[in-house]
Amino acid sequence: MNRIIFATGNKDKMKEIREILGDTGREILSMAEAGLETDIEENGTTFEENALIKARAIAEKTDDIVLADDSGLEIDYLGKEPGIYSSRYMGKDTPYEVKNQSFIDRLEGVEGDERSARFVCAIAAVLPDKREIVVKGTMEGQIAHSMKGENGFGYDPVFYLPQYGKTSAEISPEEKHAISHRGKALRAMRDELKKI
Ligand code: ITT
Repeated sequence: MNRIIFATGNKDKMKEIREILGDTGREILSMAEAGLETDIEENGTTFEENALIKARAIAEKTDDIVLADDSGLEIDYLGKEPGIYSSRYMGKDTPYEVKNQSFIDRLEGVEGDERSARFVCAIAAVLPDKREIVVKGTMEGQIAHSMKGENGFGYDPVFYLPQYGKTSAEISPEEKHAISHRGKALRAMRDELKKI
């Protein structure tokens, strides 16, 4: 059975991917673990394009199944910013407390439904025969009025889920995976991979 190599350098994503895809029966390696690390320029204009760019770059170097995740946060009031620029927003090395606070500040005086936002995740696969598959998942929520929670990563402390009355950093990893953009996309991809 082919191994899965995940074309990501993001350790937090990799942790979630392992938790969600744990039961596929296939070995899952990050590109670093597979010794296939490269610098990939994400110059696409959509999550789907960027996921494919990452998966293709690694698939050139291996005949294993290659998956890639491109994800981010869309804030409606800010014209869907930061979107595909989510990891580069305010500079890649800026702490997430600073990035998250900037959203709270930029939405000052904005209330209720006008604070709507969503996480988006596109997962691309390049198969050993070089066939390509792309799936997408979203999680709807709002920008919180303050940062809360220690779970998750990145923008989770500022992403409020009205149905829980909590941010996605306050719910457990299992609860997050059951409703998250990445959980939905990975389960859709798992269904596709069962067919090969
Ligand atoms: P790779 O390209 O190596 O996979 P990256 O971190 O650069 O890593 P992206 O370009 O897809 O990945 O950027 C996604 C960013 O969106 C990520 O760094 C977080 O800031 C944010 N993000 C995505 N999913 C998230 C989640 O579940 N919780 C919190 N923030 C998330």
